[in-house]
Formats: sequence, C-alpha cells, structure tokens
Amino acid sequence: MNAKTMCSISVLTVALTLGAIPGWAQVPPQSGVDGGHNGASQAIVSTNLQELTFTSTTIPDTDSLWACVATCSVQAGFPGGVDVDGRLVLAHEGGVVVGTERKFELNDNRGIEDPEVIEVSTTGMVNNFGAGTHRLSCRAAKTEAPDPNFTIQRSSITVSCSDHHL
Ligand SMILES: [Ca+2]
Ligand SMILES: [Ca+2]
Ligand SMILES: [Ca+2]
Repeated sequence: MNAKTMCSISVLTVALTLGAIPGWAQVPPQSGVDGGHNGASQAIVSTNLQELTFTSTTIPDTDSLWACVATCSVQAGFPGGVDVDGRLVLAHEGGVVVGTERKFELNDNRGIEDPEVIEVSTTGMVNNFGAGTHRLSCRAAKTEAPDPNFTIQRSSITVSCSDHHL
C-alpha cells in the first residue's frame, strides 16, 4: 500500500466518521407532535385573555429552526339572558399568534330554542423555534366588559412541529 492509497483511506475514514456525527451529515427532516387538554369548566369573567389549556413543547437541539402549527378547539357555554361576545386566540408565551383571534357570539333569542353551547376553534403557525421549551396555549376573553360572564366547558390544543419548512 503506497502513501497515496494510505492518504485516500484516511480521508475516506474521516469522511465516514464525520458523516456519523449529527450536524455534519445531511439529516432528514425531523418532526414531532404535542398537545394538551382541560376538561374543567372555566369562567371567563373579563376582557383580559385567560389561559384555558396549554402545552410546553420542547424542541430538540438539531442545529435547525423549527415551525409549529397549533389548533385550539373549545366548547363555550352560554349563561342565558342576553347575547355574549367572546374571543378565542392561540398564544405563544404571552403573545397572541398573529391571525388567530376568533370572535364568537352566544345568543338567546326570545321564543327560539337556541344552542346552549357552541364549538369554536382557531389555528396558526409559529416560525423560528430554536431548541428549548415553548409554551403554546389557548386563551379566551369577553369582548365587552359589561357582558355577562360565560364558560369554556372543555378545551384542547394540538401541536405539530417540524424543522422542514415548506
Ligand atoms: Ca353581540
Ligand atoms: Ca332562546
Ligand atoms: Ca337549546
């Protein structure tokens, strides 16, 4: 085995070794799912957003940025009397994820058998998640302070994340 062959084998060995180290090789897209739920009835009593359910999503250290899509689904209960206007949002940490506010109305029309509950959902995407834990939550509030309180009777959040942003 001459010197040139030895050198080629060494280069190949180094290349194969580096290829086995995460970050050096081209890794396939990675993904994961997460979620949370709350079956307790929660009174919504103010125009300040109140957390309904959440999940702490931990992004692994992949030397890449991840994007997460999340959906909130809740059942809102009507207290009766007059119409009530509420809003539901998806939040990241304490901030509303842009584009996710959904307003809804609970209404009692005289002489009409109205629904006692309505289902409301919202969905959105958050980009540029680095490694670490991120709190994603569903939050609700009244839109008008004088309106009667209402309840969120149950809620769920589902999260899907990937480091492959299309
Ligand atoms: Ca109204
Ligand atoms: Ca009615
Ligand atoms: Ca009814």
